[in-house]
Amino acid sequence: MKLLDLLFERSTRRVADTTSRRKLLSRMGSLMVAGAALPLLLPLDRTSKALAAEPAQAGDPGDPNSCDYWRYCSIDGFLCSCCGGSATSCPPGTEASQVSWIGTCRNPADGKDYIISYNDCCGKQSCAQCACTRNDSEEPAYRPFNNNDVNWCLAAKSHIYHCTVSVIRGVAI
Ligand code: ABN
Repeated sequence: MKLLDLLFERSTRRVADTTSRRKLLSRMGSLMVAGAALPLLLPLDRTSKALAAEPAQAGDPGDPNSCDYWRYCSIDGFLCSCCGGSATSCPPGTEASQVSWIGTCRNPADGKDYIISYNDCCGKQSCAQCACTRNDSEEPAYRPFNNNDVNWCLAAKSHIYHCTVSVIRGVAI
């Protein structure tokens, strides 16, 4: 037992001799600074914020707050970009419907046709801002599969419709 005590004492003294409190504090400080900087380096998805703040770009011309914006060629609803969200993200407190209307819109910047899904954002009372009804290739309500005057929130957790986002799903060929 005495031998064990002696060994412990020696190793403890060796550690105490070779480390200083100042060094320990400086190491802990470095770790805290590195820990605070870590979230800045992680690959977080900030696209919604970027889209909300971005002006028109060369490859994506037009104003997302206007019904004339090219992606809205087949929209029927309130623009989420006018309701606290963006052209592609639902406003806080609402949830995108999984079922949606699909349209094909031509981007004037590159002349290509893009498949766009018009998902409704659900869970808050109607936003009632920037009402757009463009309805390219829509057909009357008696052809329900070709009509977009539909509350897609009926397929979501909350059936309350707030606004509509327009998400590019791919290039139409
Ligand atoms: N898809 C937009 C919408 C919601 C409710 C009623 C009609 C259209």
